[in-house]
Amino acid sequence: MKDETKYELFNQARQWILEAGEEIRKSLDKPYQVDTKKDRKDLVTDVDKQTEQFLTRQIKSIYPHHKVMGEEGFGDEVTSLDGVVWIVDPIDGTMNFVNQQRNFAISVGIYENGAGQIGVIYDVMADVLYYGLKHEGAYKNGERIKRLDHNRKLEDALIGMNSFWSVPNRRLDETKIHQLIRKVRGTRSYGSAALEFAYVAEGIIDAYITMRLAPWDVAAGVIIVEEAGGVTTQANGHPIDMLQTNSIITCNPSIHREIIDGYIKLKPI
Ligand code: 2AM
Ligand code: CA
Ligand code: CA
Ligand code: CA
Repeated sequence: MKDETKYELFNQARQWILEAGEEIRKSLDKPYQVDTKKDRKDLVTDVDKQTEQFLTRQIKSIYPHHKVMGEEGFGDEVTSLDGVVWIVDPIDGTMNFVNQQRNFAISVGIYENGAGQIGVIYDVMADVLYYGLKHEGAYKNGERIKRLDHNRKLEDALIGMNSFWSVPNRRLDETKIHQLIRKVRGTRSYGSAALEFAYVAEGIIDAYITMRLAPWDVAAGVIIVEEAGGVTTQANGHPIDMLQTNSIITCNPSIHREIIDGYIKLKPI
């Protein structure tokens, strides 16, 4: 992607995301509808839908030939990453939005022919904008994020993971995970995949591990983490596929192999 195109798209994306964030903050004062999707813990609100509709409409009005892949289905049926694809999560951390009215983000990744070019994650209530532009680094509120220290030790690390790891589950050998929990300095659970990616980029956590995320949960994050000097793969170390759900480990490269080889053991399906 040409530099001018990248800057133009980024400036557009940033403006729309900030506007959408303003609308979301206003919506907190009014009643909104909460529905469930796959199960009782899988929430969606009118605000998720309205935000995705707003972003899709803006994108299509200026870039009718670009494709949009959005969680709530207002974009296109995207089956290939050819051309320019915007991958949109209107609210990442809907449960936090509903229960906490904070700790949620808008996440937008822009890909060209499968290559991540621009990632933007907006922590709406904190008014903090993280972004990464391919080959140009990662930024937080306009300030360059320092590249990750590649001498991090696992025993000094903070690891983002959710509570499913502490109960028996069908995908993972949990005894290995318990060893990891004992080994590291601490674990954290923020409830927004996008924000956990941003925190890995920022270096305030050293890894985030999760078993099942959709493209819109990770599209922006992988770009920002990479531009900060981090790495993102599936839990088995293989590259992720932006058209599928993936298991995810995003982290400081100095502990990537050690976590995968030493502590993540998938059960045979
Ligand atoms: P969401 O809020 O956009 O649905 C919560 O641990 C994190 O996992 C959030 O980033 C959430 O995104 C994501 N997630 C992915 N699939 C989910 C599901 N089926 N139910 C709840 N959260 C899910
Ligand atoms: Ca959701
Ligand atoms: Ca999400
Ligand atoms: Ca969402």
